[in-house]
Amino acid sequence: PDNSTQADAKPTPSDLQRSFLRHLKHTIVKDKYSATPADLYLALAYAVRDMLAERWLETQQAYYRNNAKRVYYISMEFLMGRTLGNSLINLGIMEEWEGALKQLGIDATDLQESEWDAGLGNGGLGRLAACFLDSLATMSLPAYGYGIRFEYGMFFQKIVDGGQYETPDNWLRYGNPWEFGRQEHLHKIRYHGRVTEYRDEEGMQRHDWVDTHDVMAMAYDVPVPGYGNETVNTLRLWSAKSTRDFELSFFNQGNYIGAVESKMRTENISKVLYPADHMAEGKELRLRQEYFLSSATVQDIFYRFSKKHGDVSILPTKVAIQLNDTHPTLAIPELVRILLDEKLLAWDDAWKISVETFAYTNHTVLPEALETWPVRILENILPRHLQIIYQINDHFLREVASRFPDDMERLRRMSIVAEEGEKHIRMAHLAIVGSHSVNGVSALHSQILKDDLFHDFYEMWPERFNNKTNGITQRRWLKHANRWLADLVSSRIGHGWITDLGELARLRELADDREFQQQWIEVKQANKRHLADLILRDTGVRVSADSLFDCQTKRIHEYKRQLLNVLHVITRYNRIKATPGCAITPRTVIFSGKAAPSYFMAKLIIQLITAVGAVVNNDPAIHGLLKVVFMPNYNVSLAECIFPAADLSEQISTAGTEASGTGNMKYALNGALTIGTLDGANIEIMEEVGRDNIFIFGLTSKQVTHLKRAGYHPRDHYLSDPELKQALDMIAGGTFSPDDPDRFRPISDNLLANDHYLLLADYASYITSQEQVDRLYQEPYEWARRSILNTAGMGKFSSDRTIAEYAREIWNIQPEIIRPTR
Ligand code: DL6
Repeated sequence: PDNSTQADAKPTPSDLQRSFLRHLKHTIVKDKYSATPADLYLALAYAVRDMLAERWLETQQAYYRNNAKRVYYISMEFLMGRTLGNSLINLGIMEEWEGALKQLGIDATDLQESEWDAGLGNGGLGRLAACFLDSLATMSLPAYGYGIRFEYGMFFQKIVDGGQYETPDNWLRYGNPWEFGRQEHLHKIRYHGRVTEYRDEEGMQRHDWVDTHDVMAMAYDVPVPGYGNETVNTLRLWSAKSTRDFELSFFNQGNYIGAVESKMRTENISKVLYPADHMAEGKELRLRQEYFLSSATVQDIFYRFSKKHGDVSILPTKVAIQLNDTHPTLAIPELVRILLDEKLLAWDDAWKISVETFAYTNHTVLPEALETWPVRILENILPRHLQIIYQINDHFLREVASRFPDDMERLRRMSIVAEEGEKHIRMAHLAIVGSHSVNGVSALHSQILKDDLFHDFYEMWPERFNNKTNGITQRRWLKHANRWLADLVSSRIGHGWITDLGELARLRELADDREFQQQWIEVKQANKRHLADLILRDTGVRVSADSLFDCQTKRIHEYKRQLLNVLHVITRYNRIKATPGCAITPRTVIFSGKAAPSYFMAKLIIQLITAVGAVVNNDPAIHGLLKVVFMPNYNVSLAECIFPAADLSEQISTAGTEASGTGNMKYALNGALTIGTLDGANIEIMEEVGRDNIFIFGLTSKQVTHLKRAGYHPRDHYLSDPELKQALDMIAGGTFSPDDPDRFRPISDNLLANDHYLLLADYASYITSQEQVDRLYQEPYEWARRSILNTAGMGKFSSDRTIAEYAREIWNIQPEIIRPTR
């Protein structure tokens, strides 16, 4: 990158101190005697924000002036984490600020830890959106993120009596210095009402949507700075406000309390993030949220477009809209509605514009996660959109019928309207029909979409289907999260990797260098000691940084198979007990992740993990050779502490179920070796780091399909493998729940009777693979060599690469380089 402009403009320590102290005094109104750490953080945040202002204004002006084609990334989730550290890094002034604050006797790291995570997301999908924003800005691409400003983000997880306990994430309680409320950017969002028909001057039938209940969407803008450039893009988050008209009608009836109640009800729309990933909720409030985001965003895009253009037919040359999963799919009928009912276009013209504008990314193949909405609910809440969806379906099914005559079964399968039982709208079908591009998020996943989930659509429009393997931003996940490793890497290969991750390949030459290996080991040890301190603080368990840190951190879900990991832990425990004094590699098995509050089995899995930990960690016969911990409240900031400290990354989903994974990339980037199945992006990680530098086990996705088709009998594995039998019997028999021996029986019963995710089929090969891990860990330099080769192989997995592919192959947008004005 061209950092020279930034270097030229770098402020002096006294400039920084002045700005910081001015904000402490005039914005926060505190002095050194009364300021709390939170006040100091805010003063610093305001000072850093000032440095973004000019760049932000200039970026937006340049986009307008140059009439750039923009991309709009619409997502129900943006899992941003903390902003301060990231802004300091991207502005290239981390060290300057640390120095300036040190002179004032303030530790900058402590201040950063005062910041509350912005947790507006569940997991992978939301964090991917956040990484994409960083890459878009760093690559100078004219882009906007659009989402909802949930008042309560992802719940806070506590572990009480070994189980998950949820408390609300009131993240805005102390204010948010990174957002700017824009009272003037309001859009009316309509619900309910009825549709009237009329004929226009040309005799065309037209529709009016009237007598609606309205809510206002108000914009809050968040700056998104690029690294090493002058770009500051915008993340615009919508907040629901009641309309004045609506309240007045109540007031006129003398119903004061009714007016206030109605205000509260309408503002509920942006109150809380739904905490279930991989599970379509089907709740009316969720549908209202999805439409709220879709409508406000499409109106906003249209408003921006209309400031420059009168001819709507050129919309796709100026606007690309990416749908992050089906959650914002109502944006498609919303755009069509505006074009038909407000711009009075003919159907064919409106439809063509819409399809050329939208693109859809699928993030999961799990059937329970695929959204469908009952027609009955849509009819009540969005009657005009339902009509439009029916019209889209009508045109679409005619097209299918002409391509595949006399194939009623195909029409039934492909229809946007599912007719079995209560009628439902299939949102994925709507998204595919209404987009010019459909992509999966890893090579395997995109192949599964073509071969299986969306096969009919692939046969119809093969050119629409493509793959965009996910990526992660190295600015947050290496430079920021693992400073020591970042510095070590830069000391050997320079800083180029920060914006060109392919540069890491140069580490391959150093993989055999003993001195470098030694330094690599020391960095890992230091990170492990730091994590060990956190583990002690948060769980009360003392772990040794000399043990192998074996980490599985992600949402708790049966398909991700935390239970398989637990089966290994129990097997290991039994082996140590059976062979006192054995020379087994000491391990600390670290779990972290949230369960959806209504997901019984996931919550029971958390209980089992903590229960196994309680037995293993306190058994003197184990001599500390095995520790099991569950770190509460997994979020971006905790992840930033765990990835750098991991030796082993557990990526063990049943092949064919994990769309991509991005944690797998973050671990490998930080030098962890992966133990994993041939699933999602693991396959591509293996291709990049080399088969010898990763522990692969288990069935392939094809084998999984065949096994299921042929008939799978988990009990056979139980009966033929004594160690597996012993582990399952312990779970079933109350070894880990002596106070309630049947507590974990649902787990073992489920595995023996059904085992939908084939844990027992993969158990033996997983255990063998773990034995290989143990052996390799006994050779620290060989382990370090492979660890270096993992980091070196991560070039492909930068979100910069992913975004470059989206920009070139789907959006057709160009960088807009912002020149410094200072
Ligand atoms: O694409 C981001 C991320 C993938 O890396 C994960 O493999 C996938 O599980 C996740 N999907 C979701 C599903 N949510 N919905 N719908 O979070 O997406």
